[in-house]
Amino acid sequence: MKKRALITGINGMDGSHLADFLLQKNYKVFGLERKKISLNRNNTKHLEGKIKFIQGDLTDKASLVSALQISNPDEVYNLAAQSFVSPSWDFAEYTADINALGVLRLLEAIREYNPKIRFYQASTSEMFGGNPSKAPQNEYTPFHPKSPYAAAKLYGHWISKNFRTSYDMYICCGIMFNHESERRGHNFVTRKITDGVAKIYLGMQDTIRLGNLDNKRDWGYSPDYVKSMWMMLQQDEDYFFNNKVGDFVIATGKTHSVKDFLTTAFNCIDIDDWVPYVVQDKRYMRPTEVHCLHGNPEKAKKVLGWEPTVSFKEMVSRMVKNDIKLLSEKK
Ligand code: NAP
Ligand code: G4F
Repeated sequence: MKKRALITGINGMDGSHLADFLLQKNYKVFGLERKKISLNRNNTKHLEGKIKFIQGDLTDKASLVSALQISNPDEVYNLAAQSFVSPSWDFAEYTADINALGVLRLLEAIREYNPKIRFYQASTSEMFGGNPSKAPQNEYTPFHPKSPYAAAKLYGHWISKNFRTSYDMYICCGIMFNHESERRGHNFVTRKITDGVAKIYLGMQDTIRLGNLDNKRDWGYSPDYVKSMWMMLQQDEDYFFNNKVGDFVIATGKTHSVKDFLTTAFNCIDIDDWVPYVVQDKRYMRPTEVHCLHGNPEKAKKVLGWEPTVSFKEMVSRMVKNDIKLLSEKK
């Protein structure tokens, strides 16, 4: 019998890559999307007819119960979130409603519907807050959230752990470091740069306006990362409960600055000096900054056998090429 998976946040970057991956594994896939006047299925157009879309919202428990009834899943992957850190200061309550209470609503719905469902929670390296004396970060590094986004995610993380221990539920949290792909939203710095580089290459734009260029992130490739989500939920049940292997740092172990990203992206269009093309703009600075994230994925390697396969340079190159192709087609 085919395994059944429900993915929240299906139209996002990770949701769409995870659906691709699970279809290859012969799953029946259900994707939760928000009801909107105009749906944004840019990342999932190719999945229409292959997966079943269900309308629902993490702020509405009844819709989550209904999604579970329709999909009757073996596995739930909770990827839905207000995932952009910057607006979380202006929309702190909204962010908490989705990223913190939304997780609780979904967990309650699962516990009531079928507590045997295996659950994945999308936790984040932002929860660490990037203290340089605590790097590289692993599963034992203390949390120090520096944004309303990270604080809300930390609640989602802890309530997931709490349900695991309180109700013996199979729940895993992936403490994921930044990961990107050709499907990344345009607000995030990587896509903003690759889209800008492509526009400069095609003569459609002169400069890219950015915030803090010295910040460093441990950047990996989203299709590699969604594979680890699935691996977390495939552990032997006795092993899982006896060894308390619920939380995994997923990272490359290598860190790069925004400047490194710029250099690599501009090199793709044979420009060595990006300085004339970049303008620093205060609007993109944050009230508090996570200056450096650097992960240690040893546990995931040892327990799951997970390894990243796509290098930083290769990922940047794929993103730039894809943006040149998309924009050329539009032109
Ligand atoms: P993304 O592209 O922003 O996707 C998030 C999805 O969540 C969007 O499709 C959005 O739907 C949906 N969503 C937002 N609010 C919702 C609500 N109230 N109810 C139902 N759906 C809602 O994010 P991503 O990069 O794929 O990340 C996936 C998850 O991993 C997120 O939880 C993120 O916080 C976490 N994470 C990401 C990274 C990373 O580097 N990418 C690292 C660590 C953790 P709309 O399309 O309707 O807006
Ligand atoms: O691309 P970003 O917006 O990603 P950020 O804030 O690290 O968050 C992403 O990764 C988290 C995991 O660590 C996820 F939980 C979260 O959902 C999201 O996927 O910014 C990366 C860095 C930051 O230090 C930011 O200050 O780039 C810096 N930056 C500099 N100029 C900019 C810009 N970020 C954005 N978005 N836009 C700029 O113009």
